[in-house]
Amino acid sequence: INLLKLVFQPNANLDSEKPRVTGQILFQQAYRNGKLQAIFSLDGFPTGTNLSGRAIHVHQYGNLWNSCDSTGGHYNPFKENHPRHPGDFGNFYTREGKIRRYRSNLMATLFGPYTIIGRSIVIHEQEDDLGKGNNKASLENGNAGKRLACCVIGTCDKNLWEKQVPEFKKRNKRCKIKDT
Ligand SMILES: [Cu+2]
Ligand SMILES: [Zn+2]
Repeated sequence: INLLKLVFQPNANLDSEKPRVTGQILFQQAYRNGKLQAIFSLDGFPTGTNLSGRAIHVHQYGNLWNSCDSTGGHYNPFKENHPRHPGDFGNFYTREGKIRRYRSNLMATLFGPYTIIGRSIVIHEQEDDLGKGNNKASLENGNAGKRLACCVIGTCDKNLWEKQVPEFKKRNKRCKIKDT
C-alpha cells in the first residue's frame, strides 16, 4: 500500500452554526523508510476575516460510532508530549474557505507496526498551540478546539496522486513568493 485517499465527513455532533468541512487527503509513501507525503484539499471553512490556523492530527481510534468524538486522543505510540506525536501535522491556513496544501516530510508512516492505517484524522476548529499553551491540554492536544470533520484512514485508490501533485507543488511555490 503506498497511496491512500481519505474522504472527510463533517462531525455529526456539531452545532448548526459551525462550518461543515468536507474534502480529501491523499497520502503517498513509496517504501517503508520513505517520506510520507500528502495533499490536503479541504473545503467549507468560513470565508470571513477569521484567519486562525486549523489543526490537523492523527487520532488514536478509527472508530466513528459517535462521529469524530469517538476517535480518542492523539495517536501516541511512543508516549510523547504534543506536538511530538507522529500525526501532529500542525496548522493549516484557509484561503477563501479552502485548504490546498502539499506536504512532503510528515513524521507518520503507512508501514510497519506504527502504521496510521486503521486510525483516524481529525480537522479542528482552532489553531494548534504546538505545546506552548502552558497547561496540561496543550501537551496532549494543542488546545485545538472542536472537531469539525474526520475520517478513518483506510481506503486505497490509484493514479490520483500523479495527477494532483504537480499543481499543488506549484501552488506552494506561489504562496512562498507571496509571503516574503
Ligand atoms: Cu486532534
Ligand atoms: Zn499531538
